[in-house]
Amino acid sequence: MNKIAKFFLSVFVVLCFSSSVLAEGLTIIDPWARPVIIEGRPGAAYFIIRNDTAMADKLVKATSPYAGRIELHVHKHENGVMKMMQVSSIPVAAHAITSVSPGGYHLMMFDLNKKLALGDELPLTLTFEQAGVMNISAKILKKALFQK
Ligand SMILES: [Cu+2]
Repeated sequence: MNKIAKFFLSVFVVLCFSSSVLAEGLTIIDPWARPVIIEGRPGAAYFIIRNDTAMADKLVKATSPYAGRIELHVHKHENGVMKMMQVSSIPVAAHAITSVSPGGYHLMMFDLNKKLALGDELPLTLTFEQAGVMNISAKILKKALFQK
């Protein structure tokens, strides 16, 4: 390979690498949350994370103007008992999806300052380690539209 071809190849490699560093191509699909009618009850929000990039990513933080605090949780079976645990992040592998859905990962919202009625929208700000901050809006539903 001559020097010029090598130069263009290295530029091409750098460009490809930097576009995956930017981690564009993370998509949040069908965000929804359960209704919360009784004051003081925590809420739960769900969605699917699709990662079309070549880099693993993870959700590290979630906030909402409607919630005092949002924790990342997972449900786990332990000795036949369903337990809920707080986790520091929700991972999504490269070119993969992670389902944040009932019985698994979920966002648990505490100190809600607003009732969440059917048809309402819940604004959420998600922070990913690679993709950065994403603003989404979760529909208040009894259950996911995409569930069978
Ligand atoms: Cu929980």
